[in-house]
Amino acid sequence: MVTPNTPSSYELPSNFLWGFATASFQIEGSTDAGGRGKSIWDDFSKIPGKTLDGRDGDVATDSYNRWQEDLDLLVSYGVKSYRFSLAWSRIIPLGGRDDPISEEGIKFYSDFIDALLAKGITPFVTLYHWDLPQTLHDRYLGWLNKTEIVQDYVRYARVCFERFGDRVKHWLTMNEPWCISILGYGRGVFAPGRSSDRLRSPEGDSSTEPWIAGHSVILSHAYAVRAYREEFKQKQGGEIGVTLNGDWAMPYDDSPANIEAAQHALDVAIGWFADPIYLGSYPAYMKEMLGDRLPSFTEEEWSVVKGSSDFYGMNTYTTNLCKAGGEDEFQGNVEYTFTRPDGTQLGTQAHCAWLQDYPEGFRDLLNYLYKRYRKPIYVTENGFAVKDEDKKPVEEALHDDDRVQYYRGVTDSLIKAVNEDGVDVRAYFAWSLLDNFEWADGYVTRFGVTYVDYKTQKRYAKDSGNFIAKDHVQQEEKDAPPTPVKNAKEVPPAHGSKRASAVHGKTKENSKRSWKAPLARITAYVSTFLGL
Ligand code: PNW
Repeated sequence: MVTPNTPSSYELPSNFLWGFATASFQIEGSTDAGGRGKSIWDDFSKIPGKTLDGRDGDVATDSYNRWQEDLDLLVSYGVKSYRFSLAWSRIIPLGGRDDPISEEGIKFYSDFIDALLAKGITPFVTLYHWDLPQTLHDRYLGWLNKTEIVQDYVRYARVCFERFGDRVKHWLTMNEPWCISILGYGRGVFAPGRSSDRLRSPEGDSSTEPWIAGHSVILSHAYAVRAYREEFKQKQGGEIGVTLNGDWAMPYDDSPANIEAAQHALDVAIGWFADPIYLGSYPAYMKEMLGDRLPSFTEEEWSVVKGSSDFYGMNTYTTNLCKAGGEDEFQGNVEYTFTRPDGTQLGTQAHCAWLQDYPEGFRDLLNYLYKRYRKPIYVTENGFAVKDEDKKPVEEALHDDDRVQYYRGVTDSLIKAVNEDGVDVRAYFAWSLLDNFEWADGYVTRFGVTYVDYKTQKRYAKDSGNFIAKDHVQQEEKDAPPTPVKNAKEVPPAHGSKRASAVHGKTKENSKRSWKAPLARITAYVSTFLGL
């Protein structure tokens, strides 16, 4: 590890992009407006028991109607980029390659893209963030039918490149193939909800379907990338890649079995998709674990899959301590825990059981991915849901100290990974711009840096939104007072600006001196002092 010898080495590249991320079904609502066809989440979220609070996506954050307000919010935070997704069934309501295009759907996104660009915000567009057109599921079971879905997806992608590619230069084909496959076709907790568990689903086979779905997702991604590169890239000059989820896997202790288990966890969570796409082969462990249940690619398919991503799109949230054992193939037959051998917890617990705050793992993951796949990394999602935030009155929820702490930790880790470890990281998108429809959790789990009051649809900046804006996004803006963002509703008076400045720890002097994260700053100064 290289120790920097000047504080200035802690800077990020001048074209580094800070931004926020969302996804269509989680924010848009208006599920039957503008000729939109149904997605698999429309009806699924209405089935009793599928979401924690029994609520669906019909309204969400009403962003289909309030997109201008959301845009103003982005402007207020000062971000230069925004990651959002397109709803396939707004663009092609029935989804298929011979089905009509909805000009109303195209116009909705086209206007939004124009408005972003007019404000100097670079769009990062996800083509697929889990809202498969319902018709494609009804016609041929969606991702389970490779021949059909690849053709339909590629046609959809082509329509998007044709209509938006003159203005969109950063494309993400798929959001989190592991979640699409495992949560939708294995555990059955996400739409379409298929599983071997007959209490959960009347249909499905968790031992085969997730691996088949994953195979179709990889191929659909790869053929869409080929179409982009062959037909659009030269003229439009953009880039395209995939976004994978994956949390850092840390051995529970230093026993060889647990060290191996941590690698197995990474092989299944990440390597299943990343190895074929970046390296052109499956991890040996995937083949060993699944045998002939792992669908194979033909020579011609491998040639399309290998090298089919211009960058590594990284979504990550936590770190798991890994112990050998267990029978959960979806975790690589590895047990996950947050409890260390000495009984202590790895980090602060989030509202969802699967998330604890451990920023060191974020840095380790960046290093692992860069070393293994050698691609520039865009952090396309990262965030935290404060425990019981939903139960708090709004004025209390805005002081989301655990989320501020989380973002402080990961952004310090990011800066160190770039400066001390030489990892090529080019963007960071916090999840999420807004509290929104958190899939099977409904609306009780809040990931936003902006609070949404679902009764009024009013938005309020949380301390975390201000933290990212002031400490990172607007790093060059000197002497900016730590007030809430302009567009968000006034913070209810209670402990408003007093707490905000306490969280930021800003004084006129240090906001001028440097935008750098405090820990990085201290380390850099100490290094300089010691002449390292
Ligand atoms: C991601 N897990 O999903 C998605 O891309 C977002 O749409 C979502 O809102 C966000 O993370 C927060 O959950 C995940 O169970 C869903 O480990 C579940 C898991 C991970 C990511």
